[in-house]
Amino acid sequence: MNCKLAIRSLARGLGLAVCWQALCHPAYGNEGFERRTDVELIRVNSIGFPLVGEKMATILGKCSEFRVQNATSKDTVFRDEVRTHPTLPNVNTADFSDLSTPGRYRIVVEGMGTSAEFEINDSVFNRPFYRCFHAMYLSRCGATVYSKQDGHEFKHDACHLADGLLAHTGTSSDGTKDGVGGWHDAGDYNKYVVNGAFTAGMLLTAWEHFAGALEPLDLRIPESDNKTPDFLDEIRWELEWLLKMQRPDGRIFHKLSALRFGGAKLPENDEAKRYFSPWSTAATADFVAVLAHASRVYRKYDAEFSKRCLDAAKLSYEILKLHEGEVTADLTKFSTGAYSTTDRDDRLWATSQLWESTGKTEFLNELEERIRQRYDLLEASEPAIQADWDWKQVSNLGMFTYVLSQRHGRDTRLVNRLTADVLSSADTIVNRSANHPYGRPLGDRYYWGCNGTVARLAMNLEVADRLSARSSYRHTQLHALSHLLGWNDYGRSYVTGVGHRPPQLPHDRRSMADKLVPPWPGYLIGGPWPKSTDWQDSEHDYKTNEIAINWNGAIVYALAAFVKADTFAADVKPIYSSPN
Ligand code: 9MR
Ligand code: 9MR
Ligand code: ZN
Repeated sequence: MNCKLAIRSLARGLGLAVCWQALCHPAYGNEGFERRTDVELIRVNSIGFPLVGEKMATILGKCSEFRVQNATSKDTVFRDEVRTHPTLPNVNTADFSDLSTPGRYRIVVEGMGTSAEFEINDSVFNRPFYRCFHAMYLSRCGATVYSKQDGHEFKHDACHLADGLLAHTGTSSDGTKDGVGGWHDAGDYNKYVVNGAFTAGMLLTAWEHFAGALEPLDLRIPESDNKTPDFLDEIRWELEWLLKMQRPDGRIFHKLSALRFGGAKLPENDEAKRYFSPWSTAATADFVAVLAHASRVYRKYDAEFSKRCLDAAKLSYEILKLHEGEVTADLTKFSTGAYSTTDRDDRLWATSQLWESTGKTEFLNELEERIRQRYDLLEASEPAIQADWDWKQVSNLGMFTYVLSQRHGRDTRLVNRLTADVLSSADTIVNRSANHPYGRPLGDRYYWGCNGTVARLAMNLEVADRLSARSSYRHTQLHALSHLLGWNDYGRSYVTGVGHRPPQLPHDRRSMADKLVPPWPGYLIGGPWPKSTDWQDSEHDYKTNEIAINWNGAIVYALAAFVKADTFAADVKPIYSSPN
């Protein structure tokens, strides 16, 4: 048995032990917790905290006091009483926000033990940002990828060079068409426009919000030596593929995929035939949105590419106008991801980007009409700005662009109404986090991919902060990251290769098929559901332990908010060494 198999069977054994333990030791209080070996009792963000800001940990069990200890000297640098949760028995908060001296620390609770190590330092998120961003590069399809991190070489050969066949597009076309490139969607190697465009859209938004910090970074990708910032080169990898998903008439194929999910092979060994699917208006609108968005972001670096993006967006927009009603893709030939979604929000997003990039009144009128329509259609229970959103609900991306726009001509009443709604969505998020034992900005909602949403809410908070700055918005952005990096029901990091006891067995075909023990680094796993304690670090559990670009794009956004460019090169140097 090779080493990786040994580790895997050990992990499987532990999984069994965990179930056994959970059966033997059920609840620890009414709504308390189970004593399980896969969890830590002192739960804290295992990466750390910037100097200024809220810093909290959660301690399970009976205790009254905690200390923070310097991890090397073991000196106690901070001490306080815990705050016992008003309703959850044995759940205590340790608040050490006042500790703002840079250093590496642990939390100590007498009779209970110590927490994972963490750091207090303004640049703590540089390395996690690098790894999560680099994971986007490692998701490239159609190219060799290579990254040496912590002494391990994560690599595969150029894959899926035959993409793809036209036999299942629902037209009489046959033969093949170039569909090489883009990012693999997730633990599977297929490529879906809805999710790919959504991910690129979040990353372009990250660029617009944090370009000052992102522009100078050397992110060690093959294009690092050209004049375009690396962050944009990586997004362009996906955009170039999206451009290939456009039919000459502007319709956008919904996906390019095998007919069924394949086994755990490296991508270059995956020889299943891959097909373009029929088109859909949702995919077409998402395409318009992201290519129109790209046209303004790349203008400064590559005017020719910028024009290509805008022309492509306009062509597809014309087709959308010809099809006001929803056209869905017939995917019955495929059993891979469907990403089926209604297109109303996608059209709103598309129009917002066309307007912001061109300033044309016709787009502004249409956009405002769509926003008003959204208000008309809303039920009282669903706010105009969503405080829980993913690839299926993309209107926020359009709303945020509209409300932050510097362009003239907007309807002031509509802007004011939306501003109020952005702030109230952010306040909802702040309150959910404040009332949650692990600061979770999504409160108690758990579903497939919810970790991605936890990260994505950083965008709602960022936009709110730009409209009306409040320190609680920034604190809650940090809580989102803290939650994903260890301040959660497991006391473990949900990002491979990052932080304390991260996932070792993600549902990721590369990690399953290569010969390395550690999984491919920098990937946020989907997260527990239906309950907060329903995560399993098992490669078979694609419902909670898969990886996906829309979750990674979200955490890249959340981390980008805290990138410190001045120390970046020095911070990441010890963890990477690439040949380029
Ligand atoms: O590997 C697939 C994963 O990427 C998807 O998210 C998931 C749900 O659609 O499906 C996985 O594939 C499984 C398939 O649906 C059923 N047979 C087992 C496959 C996992 O090995
Ligand atoms: O992220 C998707 C999630 O919202 C859906 O509930 C789930 C089931 O349809 O599918 C998820 O997306 C998967 C996609 O269909 C196939 N590739 C893997 C994606 C992540 O699991
Ligand atoms: Zn591939």
